[in-house]
Amino acid sequence: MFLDEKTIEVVSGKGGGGVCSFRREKHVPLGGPDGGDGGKGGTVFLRANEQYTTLLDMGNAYRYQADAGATGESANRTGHSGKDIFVDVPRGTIVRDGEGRILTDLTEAGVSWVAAQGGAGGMGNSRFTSAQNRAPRQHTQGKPGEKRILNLELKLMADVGLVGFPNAGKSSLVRKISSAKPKVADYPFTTIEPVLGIVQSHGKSFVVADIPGLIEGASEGKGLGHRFLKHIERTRALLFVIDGSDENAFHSYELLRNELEAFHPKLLEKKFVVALNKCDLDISAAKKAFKKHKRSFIETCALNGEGTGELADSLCSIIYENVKKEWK
Ligand SMILES: Nc1nc2c(ncn2[C@@H]2O[C@H](COP(=O)(O)OP(=O)(O)OP(=O)(O)O)[C@@H](O)[C@H]2O)c(=O)[nH]1
Ligand SMILES: [Mg+2]
Repeated sequence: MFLDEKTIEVVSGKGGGGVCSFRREKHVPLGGPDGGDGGKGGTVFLRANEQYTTLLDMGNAYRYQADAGATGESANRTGHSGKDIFVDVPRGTIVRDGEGRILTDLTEAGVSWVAAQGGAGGMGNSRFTSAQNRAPRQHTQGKPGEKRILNLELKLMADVGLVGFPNAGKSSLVRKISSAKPKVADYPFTTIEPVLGIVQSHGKSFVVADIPGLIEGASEGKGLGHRFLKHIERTRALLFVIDGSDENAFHSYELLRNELEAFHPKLLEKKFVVALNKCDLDISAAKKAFKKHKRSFIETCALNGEGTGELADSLCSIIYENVKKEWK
């Protein structure tokens, strides 16, 4: 199953109480106040972990609770702090509160975010000593911890998103160029959930996402693909997979671009490659139309592998030359 949403509860630790205590020593009849502060409660952090690829990697836990801080002690000893906990989430996790407001977006590996702040420890009575009051009995309680329900959502962190109409051969191409083995069949909507695959080219690697076929009106919610359009918002580049044996191939390509634009105009600003697939069949009409519109393309055949090496190289170079340098 492709899990991309999950709800968790985070609870930070309460601060330990400050104490009231007076120094007792032989030969010192009136020892001063020496009540220590309470320890700080543990904080719950969410941390982006590059090793995680889906929210499933987090396991089944729902509640993440940090320990309370310990009560202060005499001799001005501060209580122990509650241990902080780090909840690892996949890179790219978006965190929302119960009302759907975005709280943070954990895009960078290793970055942590305070999900529930541990309560501050209370003050011991020695803190209240003043010229007027040399023997204060006053001390304060620790502050309570926080409790929050968080909705996590992971947008695929694929480098390349495949877009195409059903049956264009997207999954077949993914099988050829990557390690993934999505199902292929000669009926539309074979792919119903996105599948990620790792492509290796000249010692570099990148991730492609095979997404369900789009249809006209997808941006308004028609078909299956619309549910997954949001996943390609974050990809670094797009691969348009066009069935070259379709004589209206260029029109299909324009329809796809219109759907993307209607969903989010920024999608069209991404770098892209066009694969005219099924080049084992007659694709001359499609080639002519693409040439006429000065649109470059790569001819591929997902069945015999023709052109798929060139396709992988071309995707790799746009990812690495144009995009990955932004991350440095
Ligand atoms: N002749 C030929 N057939 C192909 C080629 N690539 C894919 N096919 C066939 O086209 C059909 C659809 O292939 P898929 O890879 O499932 O297509 P898809 O775009 O993933 O389809 P959806 O998941 O339904 O959107 C299958 O019968 C494939 O065998 C190709 O290069 N040449
Ligand atoms: Mg498919």
